Amino acid sequence: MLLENKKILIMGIRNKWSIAWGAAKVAAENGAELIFTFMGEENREKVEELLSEIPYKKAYSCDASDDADIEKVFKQIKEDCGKIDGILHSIAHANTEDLRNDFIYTSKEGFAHANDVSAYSFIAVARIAKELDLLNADASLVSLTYYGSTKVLPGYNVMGVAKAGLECSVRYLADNLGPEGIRVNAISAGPIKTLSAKGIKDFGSILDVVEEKAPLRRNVTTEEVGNAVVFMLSNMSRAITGQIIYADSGYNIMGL
Ligand code: IMJ
Repeated sequence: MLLENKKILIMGIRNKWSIAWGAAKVAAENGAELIFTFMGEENREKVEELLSEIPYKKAYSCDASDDADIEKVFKQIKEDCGKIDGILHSIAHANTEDLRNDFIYTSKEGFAHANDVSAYSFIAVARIAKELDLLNADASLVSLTYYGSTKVLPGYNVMGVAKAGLECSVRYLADNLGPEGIRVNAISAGPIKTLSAKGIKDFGSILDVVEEKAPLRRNVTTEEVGNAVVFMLSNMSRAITGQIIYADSGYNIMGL
C-alpha cells in the first residue's frame, strides 16, 4: 500500500481509456484517498459513473486553461478535503488541424492553445497549489509526457513543442519547490489508444512499431503507466525530482 494515508488529486480523467483512470485504479489499490477534476460540468455523470468503481472523496469540474478556475477549485478542495500529498496532471489538448496539417502550418492561436492547456496549466497548478498552501510537506507533483517532445513523430507536431515545454517546466518547478521538499516529475508513457489517440492517422502502425522494436516487444497499458505514476507519488521515489521517467517498454533507448 504505497499511498496509505495520502490524499492525491488526479486531474484530467475523461473515460475508461484515460491514463488518469489507469493511475486512479492503481492509486486506489494502494490505499490513496482520491480527489478528481475533469473538464466540463456536462461530463460529470459519465465521470462519476466510472468513479463509482473505486472509493473516492470528491470530483470537481475544472478548466485547467483558466487560472481563476484552478484557484476556485483548489480553494474548494482545501475546504472539503484539507491539504493534499500529491497531484497527477494528465491534461493536454491541441486543435485537431494542428495534428493533421504539416507542422509548418501551425497557427499562432493553435501554438498558444496547445502550450497553454498542455504545458502552462502544470505551472499554474503548481503555483496555485503552493500559494493556497494546499500541499503537505514532501508532496509529489507528476505530469504525463510523450517521446514526441524529443524526437519527430508523425503528426505529433505542436504537441511535441508543448511537451518539450512541459518537460523543461518540470525541471524549473523541481528547482523552485525542492527547498520545501516538494518533488516534480513526469512520466513519459508509450503510445496508448486513449481518446486522445482516436482519429490520429497511422496510430495503429505506431503501436506495431513499438511491438516490433521496443526491448520488451510490447505496448504498455494505462495501468502500467499508473504503476509508474504511483511510484512517483509515493515515498519510494523520495530522492527523485526533476526527472522524465519513461514507461514505454524501453522504446526510447533504441537508435533503430
Ligand atoms: C497524438 C497525435 C499525433 C501522434 C500521436 C499522438 N502519437 C501519440 C499521440 C504517436 C502517442 C497521443 N499523445 C501522446 C498525446 O499527447 C495526444 C494529445 C492530443 C490528442 C488530441 C486528439 C484530439 C484533439 N486534440 C488533441 N490534443 C492533444 O482534438
